[in-house]
Amino acid sequence: MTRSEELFQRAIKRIPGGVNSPVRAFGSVDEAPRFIQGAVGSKIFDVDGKTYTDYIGSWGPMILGHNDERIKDAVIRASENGLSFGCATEREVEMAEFICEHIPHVEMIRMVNSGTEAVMSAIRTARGYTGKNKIIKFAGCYHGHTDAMLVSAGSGVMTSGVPDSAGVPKGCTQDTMIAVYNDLSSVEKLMEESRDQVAAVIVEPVAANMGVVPPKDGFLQGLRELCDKHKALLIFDEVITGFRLSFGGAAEYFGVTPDMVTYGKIIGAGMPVGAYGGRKEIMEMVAPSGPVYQAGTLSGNPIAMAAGLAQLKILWEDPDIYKRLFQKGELLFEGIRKLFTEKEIGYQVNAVASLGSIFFTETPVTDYQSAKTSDTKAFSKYFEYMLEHGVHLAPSQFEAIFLSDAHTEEDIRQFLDLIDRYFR
Ligand code: KE4
Repeated sequence: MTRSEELFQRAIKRIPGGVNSPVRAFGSVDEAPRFIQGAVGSKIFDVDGKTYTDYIGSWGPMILGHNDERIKDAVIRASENGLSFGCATEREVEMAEFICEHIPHVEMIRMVNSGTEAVMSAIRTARGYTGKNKIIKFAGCYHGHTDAMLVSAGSGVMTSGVPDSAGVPKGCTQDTMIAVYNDLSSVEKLMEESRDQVAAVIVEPVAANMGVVPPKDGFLQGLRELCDKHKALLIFDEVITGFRLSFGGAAEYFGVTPDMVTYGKIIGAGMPVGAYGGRKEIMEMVAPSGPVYQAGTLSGNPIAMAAGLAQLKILWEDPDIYKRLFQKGELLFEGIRKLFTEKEIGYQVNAVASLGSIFFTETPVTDYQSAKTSDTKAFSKYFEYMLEHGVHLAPSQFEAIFLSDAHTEEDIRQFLDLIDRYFR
């Protein structure tokens, strides 16, 4: 028995499913989860001494690669003064100023501790600001596990094959309406049916929780126009895309301005940080400046702020990082497409910059329904092969490949070589 298997057996006794987040349980692939000892750059090391090239990157935060010395130094230095005070600190001001000064559509921002909290708070603020209750989300998009969002959700919910969650009373989801990703008419229909009672449309500007599904040309701009027409707020859930597609995230990358944005992952550099922000007039609704209540003991935690701010400053000061990430994405995803064409394999490769997925289906994947045509058993076999050969992917067809600045050309050649051999 490997150490990972032994640890998993112990974990299962004390932690539901043996993990602190369902998708880590490898539930949809025929493998025991690898327990990770450490990581550096593009490599992770498991407790049995095996090394893998990592394409999870902690689900997005590790855009610079694992264990970056600059981030580690910032955390160690900040921790010398204590871990948490429950009082205001200078670093929170610096973090808020840095984001607001570099992201035009974020005039004010509030720190929280996860993407889920950011989404939950943004929705409450949108409802408080508009005085309306209805929320439109898209089937297959995942916005964290707040009750109102656990309807036709992606990520671990979709992986489990159960589209919703037990324990969520109807009352929590009766105001959540489900539209079809990339289908503006499905949004317009819901807006008209609800007679403009829609507080907000929340969207992953690049869906990455049903696998990666890019917005069709005009989709995001169309949402912008529909929200303006029906006096609803447009919320970009940029927990994955924020500071990844560009420093200004998907909003900058596609040139569409949301009313509010949610962040997570990269802004914490691996520490628990989420945030929500937007126009001043909206954000001033949030307590204690306004009537929308939201709070958190560890929100704006000084150590987490030190890590996040260090990472954002590196990303801002070296814009070539985004060029390199884009090139790596091109090299990997175009490389896979080329191999599939040569081998007459009809599987789909969806990608935007450093984010992508292989879908085990011959159907073009543009939304939840088409994503669900994927052969998850075939994905599982491919996942196991890659793991055996030293490549650690997200253990689900409905997650993404995350590239980092630490991935090398050699790493990408390794990936392509394995694809070439596996799909012989
Ligand atoms: P967290 O609460 O997990 O920090 O963020 C929730 C969330 C919100 N919005 C988007 C677009 C997200 O992708 C996420 C979380 N992403 C998943 C990965 N697909 C987290 C991994 C996990 O659940 O363990």
